[in-house]
Amino acid sequence: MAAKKPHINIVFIGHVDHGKSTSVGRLLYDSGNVDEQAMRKLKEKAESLGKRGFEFAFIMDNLKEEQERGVTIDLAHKRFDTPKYYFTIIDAPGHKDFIKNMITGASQADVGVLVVAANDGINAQTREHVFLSKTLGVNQIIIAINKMDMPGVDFSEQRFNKVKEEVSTLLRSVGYKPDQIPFIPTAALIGENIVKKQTKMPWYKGKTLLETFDDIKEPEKPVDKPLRLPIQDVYNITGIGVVPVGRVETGILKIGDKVVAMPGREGKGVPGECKTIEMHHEQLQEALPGDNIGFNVRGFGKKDIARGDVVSHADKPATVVSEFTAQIVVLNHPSVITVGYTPVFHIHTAQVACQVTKIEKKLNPATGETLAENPDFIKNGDTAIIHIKPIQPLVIERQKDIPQMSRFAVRDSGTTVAAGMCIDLVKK
Ligand SMILES: Nc1nc2c(ncn2[C@@H]2O[C@H](COP(=O)(O)OP(=O)(O)OP(=O)(O)O)[C@@H](O)[C@H]2O)c(=O)[nH]1
Ligand SMILES: [Mg+2]
Repeated sequence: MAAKKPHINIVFIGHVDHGKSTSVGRLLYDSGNVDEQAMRKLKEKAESLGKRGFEFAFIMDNLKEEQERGVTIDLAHKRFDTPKYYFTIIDAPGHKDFIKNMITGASQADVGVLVVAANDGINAQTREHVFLSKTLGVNQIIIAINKMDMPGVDFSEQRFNKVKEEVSTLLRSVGYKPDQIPFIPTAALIGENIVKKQTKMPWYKGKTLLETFDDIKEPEKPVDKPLRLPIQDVYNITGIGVVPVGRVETGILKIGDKVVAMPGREGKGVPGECKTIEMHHEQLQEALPGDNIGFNVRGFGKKDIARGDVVSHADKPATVVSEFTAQIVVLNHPSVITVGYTPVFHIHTAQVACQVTKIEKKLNPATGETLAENPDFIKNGDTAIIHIKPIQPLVIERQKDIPQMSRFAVRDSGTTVAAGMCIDLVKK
């Protein structure tokens, strides 16, 4: 049997309509993963819905509402193989109403492909997605400057360079290193530089999107850390029973393991024993960090567990907190943040309202030096240490213990207000 290829999760992100789903669809079609007949059917469907040109997007956008509206709403996952890697491609929505799904997708990913339409350049969700990706631990990123065929762009190198320059500044501002990042001019709709080399941009000598996938560095797998598997969804499957799904963040889950889901419905943990594990319809004996799995646990009832609970080993249960201390960066708040503020925190797969109970100090983000003790408020651009009280039981871990489980985004009335990480906590 061939040696097992490393598994990498890759998320497509970027502003609404910039061509994420079309790029994924092209990638799958041009690499022979979608047959002709299926493609013809999708084309007919797109035409009958008055959505001509969306046929490649429909490969990923399966929901009726997605196809009728021509927007991605929920995450779609697809397996994709290269000789070197085994990928799960995650197509995220760009529309601002569905950012919470994008956050889930980014929190599952090792690598991001940022799609920016050449005719439109950087937009609100280009910025927000770049910021969230960095915050949520997407450490490698590839840039596709798409729609190079649009009138006004006309495959121009000059336009490509201008957008590249703007995107580089944005990447730098959140801590990515643009000089180490591939920028690819693409036209996904007609298939330029996705799998097939460009035919209309002779000035471009670089790689196709697919070729850059082989330059991805295999992410380190935190197998030595305790098992942390945040539940993303819980299904009830006839003949099998309750099947939670989620991505292993750290540690290893093996069949037969004694596990506990924290906090669980009652807040005290739900114990069980792992019976089956599967990924992309294949049975596994064990799941490693990065694996997106469905699994079955004797002891888990449908009502006992929910999205946001974290499966861990019974002897090293995930930490449920009554309070925690965080370092945050304020990104986009309409006024100021003060004690008492209670927005929604997105932490792994959990979405929990949390209250700011204390603003301990304001920091210089570059040096870490204290700028002010106990300030009355913090505002956009500030870095601060704050104390937070979740309104309901929540699993979070300290950055220095399990960084994968320490990061969060703060959302309020449709925007990402801040992001940060847990640096200390009080166990419940
Ligand atoms: N001309 C041109 N149109 C494109 C290209 N890529 C995508 N489009 C069109 O742009 C529209 C949006 O494409 P999608 O792939 O659905 O965009 P998306 O980024 O997935 O959108 P959301 O998921 O809703 O955020 C469709 O009409 C596509 O046909 C391209 O390279 N060139
Ligand atoms: Mg889409």
